[in-house]
Amino acid sequence: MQDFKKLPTVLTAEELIDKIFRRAGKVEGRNPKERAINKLSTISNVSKDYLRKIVEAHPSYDSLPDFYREMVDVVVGIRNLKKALAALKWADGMIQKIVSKSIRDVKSGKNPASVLRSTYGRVASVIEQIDEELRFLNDAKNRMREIPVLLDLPTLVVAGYPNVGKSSLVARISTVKPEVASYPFTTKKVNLGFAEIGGKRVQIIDTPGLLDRPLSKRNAIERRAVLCLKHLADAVIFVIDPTETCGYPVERQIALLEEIRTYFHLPVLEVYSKADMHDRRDKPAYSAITGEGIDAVLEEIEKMLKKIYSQTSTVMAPSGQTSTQEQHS
Ligand SMILES: Nc1nc2c(ncn2[C@@H]2O[C@H](COP(=O)(O)OP(=O)(O)OP(=O)(O)O)[C@@H](O)[C@H]2O)c(=O)[nH]1
Ligand SMILES: [Mg+2]
Repeated sequence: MQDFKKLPTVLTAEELIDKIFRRAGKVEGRNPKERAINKLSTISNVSKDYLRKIVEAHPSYDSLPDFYREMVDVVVGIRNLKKALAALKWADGMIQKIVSKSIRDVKSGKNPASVLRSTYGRVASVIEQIDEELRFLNDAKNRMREIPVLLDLPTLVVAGYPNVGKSSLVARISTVKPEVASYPFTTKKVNLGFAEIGGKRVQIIDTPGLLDRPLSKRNAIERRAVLCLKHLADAVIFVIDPTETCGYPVERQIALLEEIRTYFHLPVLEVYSKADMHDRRDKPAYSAITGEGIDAVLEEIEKMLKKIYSQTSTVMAPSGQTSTQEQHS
């Protein structure tokens, strides 16, 4: 799978021009003509290698699995990425043309120094024209680091209203230690953790909070959570904060739960958070602060996983390939 953390850093136009001409500046030759040709070849090679390395480091966005394609679209925008990569290809082509022509000119007897000077100017001008795209690609690389690389494991998605205690639960039951804070939308990105539940390795995804509102009104932070539910979840752990100290009434939280049930047709485990602050026990209740009820929640998760994997002999992996039950047992 594409690991977006491995995308290369991208130089600005000024830095790239500097890199190319510094390398060309070091090249020598036995006479002015040969030296000019060597320098021109270096300009061509360095710029070609650099621009192609950037372009080739990016996957073909249209053929990515749905989750990754839609996440890239939410995080940076695929159209903009494609436009930027096309601009780099354009610049590569232009530079190759300019330099080939210059090499022919030198070979046919034109003044090497003046050909070299005009080539430097034209190549620099082409690169300056893609400065915005180079900066965009560097920024995109930094932003795409947030996209997690999922494994082919049973996947639990922890969802609920903002500030209800999702991240606190995920921190308790998995390897990941997400940020916890007393305000909504603390979690802005998808956090991936792993756990062993009932002897099975599972991945647990902490998602940003969702409000009960139509998909078209959802912001980019919420859409990250929707994509996890849509593409990754084998089951959902839905966290309800009955104390309403999250700042949202229980009815709104339940309305969101119903919406998730309607849209995603997934097994859902409903749990109460903040058990240290209330006595409702008609659903599994846990406290991430005292640890009360955590084991009971884990047992419920185990039961739910057993049910899922006994009902189906094959399950759909997030990548769209089917994986057999044996792999999970
Ligand atoms: N008393 C008590 N407070 C809790 C518990 N779990 C979470 N909190 C508090 O509730 C607040 C929100 O917790 P988070 O885990 O960040 O909630 P979240 O659902 O991930 O929030 P967002 O990422 O903003 O959607 C924090 O102030 C936590 O300390 C709990 O079991 N008991
Ligand atoms: Mg959170």
